[in-house]
Amino acid sequence: MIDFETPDRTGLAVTSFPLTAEMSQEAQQFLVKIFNKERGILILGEHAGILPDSFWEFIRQLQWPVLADPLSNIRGGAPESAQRFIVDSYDALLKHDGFRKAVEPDVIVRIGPQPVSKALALWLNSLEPALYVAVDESPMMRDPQSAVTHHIQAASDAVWTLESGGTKESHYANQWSEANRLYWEAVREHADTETDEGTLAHLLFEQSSECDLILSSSMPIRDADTFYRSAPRNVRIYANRGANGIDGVVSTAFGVQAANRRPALLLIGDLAFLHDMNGLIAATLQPSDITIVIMNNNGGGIFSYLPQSGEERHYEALFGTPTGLSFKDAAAMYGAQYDAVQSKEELMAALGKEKTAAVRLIEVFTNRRHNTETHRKLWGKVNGRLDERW
Ligand SMILES: Cc1ncc(C[n+]2csc(CCOP(=O)(O)OP(=O)(O)O)c2C)c(N)n1
Repeated sequence: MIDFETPDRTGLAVTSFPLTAEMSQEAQQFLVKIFNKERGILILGEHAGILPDSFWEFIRQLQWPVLADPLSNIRGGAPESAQRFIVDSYDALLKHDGFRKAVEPDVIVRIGPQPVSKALALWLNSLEPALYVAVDESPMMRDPQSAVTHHIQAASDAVWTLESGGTKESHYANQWSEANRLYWEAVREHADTETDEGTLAHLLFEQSSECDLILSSSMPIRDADTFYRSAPRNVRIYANRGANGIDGVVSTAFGVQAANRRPALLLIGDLAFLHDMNGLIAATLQPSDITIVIMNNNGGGIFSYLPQSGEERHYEALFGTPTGLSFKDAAAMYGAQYDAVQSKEELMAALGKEKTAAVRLIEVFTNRRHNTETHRKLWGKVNGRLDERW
């Protein structure tokens, strides 16, 4: 619908120069020594750019498990030869006591900021590691757990050119990849039989390709952590982390589209959508080709996972905050194509329809309590699988 090939002269063209300061010799030698260790994990936090080919060569040599945050943007592009090192299920795996103990590492290297996973954060904190190195181009020490022992301020690309260790015994990495395999088996089974926000998001992620995916705060980013499987699909993922605000997310999606000039897909909850609904006006101001999937669970679904959800008397007024709104009329107001769906089949049918407007809005009606119960069923299933080995 939109010609993204022709340069848009009205857009802001920014030429950026990457951080060029070389990593010091001392830091390089320090890292090379660490990369020789066998029981190491590499954690990749948010990284908006496209990783160079040298990254994959580095991973193949390193032979460590690579715990990839959905915002690391490597879940969408691992070549076959490096796929077995990518762990995209650690949030679930690290909820299992036996597995957590079995895979305690000798060394941790994190590139970029701390990933979204709470289970990972708790584990890193409990390990009290002797060697936890954060390589981050930010001059700030982004370390909410105060668990980092070394901070190297450098651009991540400075790491991929380092020597990453000779042949290693791959038993440690194999444990992670075996658990990762069991996890995705459980998810596949679960997604075949259940219908909730998580499984619907999984379906959406599985069929996404050649687009930018913008994730709202709250459950969308967490559902991506749980259900976005590493596979080649040329999807770049964005989210506003910062203070985890649910504000400005619709506008962010249009901003990403203006910068990248290719189709965009936004996954967002009903409250976050309501918060920035007027961001839709951007569609009249710039070329747009955007699909917005709203998970409408009538309020803040994330709070159902917290202990206060058992506090029946005040919970809905203080946390659930239902609005009772549906966004059909909002779609009409902004000239958006609209579909309301409740099932996997309906979601697939809506996504498969021809796109006839700059903005397509798919409103998925779900139930908060059912979402939480179904999520917990998956953890039970995954734990059952892991119990057999760990
Ligand atoms: C600007 C802002 N206000 C309030 C919050 C607190 N908050 C965090 S999650 C959330 C609920 C979000 O609901 P929704 O967008 O529908 O997503 P869901 O939780 O259902 O996935 C709220 C209000 C916030 N993070 N940012």
